[in-house]
Amino acid sequence: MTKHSELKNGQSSLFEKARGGDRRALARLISYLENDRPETEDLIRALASDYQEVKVIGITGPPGVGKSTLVDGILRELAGRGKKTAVLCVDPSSPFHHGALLGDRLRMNSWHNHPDIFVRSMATRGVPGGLSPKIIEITNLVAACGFDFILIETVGVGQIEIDIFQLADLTVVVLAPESGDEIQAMKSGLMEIADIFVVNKADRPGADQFVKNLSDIPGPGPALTTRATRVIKTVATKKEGIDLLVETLLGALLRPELAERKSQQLADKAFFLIQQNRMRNIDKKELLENIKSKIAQGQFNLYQFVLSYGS
Ligand SMILES: Nc1nc2c(ncn2[C@@H]2O[C@H](COP(=O)(O)OP(=O)(O)OP(=O)(O)O)[C@@H](O)[C@H]2O)c(=O)[nH]1
Ligand SMILES: [Mg+2]
Repeated sequence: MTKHSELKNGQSSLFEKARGGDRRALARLISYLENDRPETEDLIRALASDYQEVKVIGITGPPGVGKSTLVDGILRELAGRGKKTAVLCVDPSSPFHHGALLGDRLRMNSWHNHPDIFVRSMATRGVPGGLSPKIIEITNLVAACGFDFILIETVGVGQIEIDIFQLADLTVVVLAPESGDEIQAMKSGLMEIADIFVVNKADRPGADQFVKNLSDIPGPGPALTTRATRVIKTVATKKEGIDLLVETLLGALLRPELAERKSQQLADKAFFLIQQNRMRNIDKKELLENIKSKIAQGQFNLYQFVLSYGS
């Protein structure tokens, strides 16, 4: 049976396998989504979209602050509590990726055969740290496959039309003492989206002062944490502070205030998906060719041209 018919006949067999815990089947379905294969549309539409019990945690922050090392520690904690966790992260083989390439690979390999853990690098559109344009669908698919948590690691915010805070129940912004240039961080939009700050690399100088400065910044919307746990100090390489971070995350995820964000997040997702649908058949190369031929015909009006694509 070809891959095509396998998917067609059974969003079926492959999806059932993925749901039953077959990680290779899940990985393959994610690839189909990333490659925008038309057969995946039925699968996605058939998915129930509200897996309220699956919690999505965004882990974001500047390059190299230790996000992956931290994710590794969180995975260990959650696995120790018998929880099933999937990690979606930016492809470490991307030429734009600044971090410890080998380190990422090693960490991922160490979880490769763990029954409760699934780690998947996502292709991006070549945007540094960007999320996959299919991130909404991929997250939904993974949520349908029996995980308790989905961790999404991204670099910064603002790279594609959908941002991590619109996808995640909770957003953790990871910084390091040397990213103490708050003004720069504020400009990057990271400050507004943080439910919880992590000051990682707290073994480096300046960590305490940085924690203090961050504690004074108000969070988005209703407070989900106490003042004492809004900023958490960690040394991810030594697994220090991870237990408090996980406790805090689990506590914050239970807060009723989180439900209030859901409608806005769904509206943001709907906007993004509608936009993608409308642009579906519009190809930039084709636009250029069409414009060239119109110009060759002697008359070109940009606004008339655009009208021919519908409004
Ligand atoms: N001193 C110190 N080094 C750390 C700590 N946590 C991570 N590192 C190191 O920082 C480097 C980058 O760690 P990563 O976990 O790959 O950082 P990242 O934020 O995922 O990087 P990108 O994905 O490239 O943005 C690695 O060499 C880690 O070993 C820490 O708490 N203290
Ligand atoms: Mg990383």
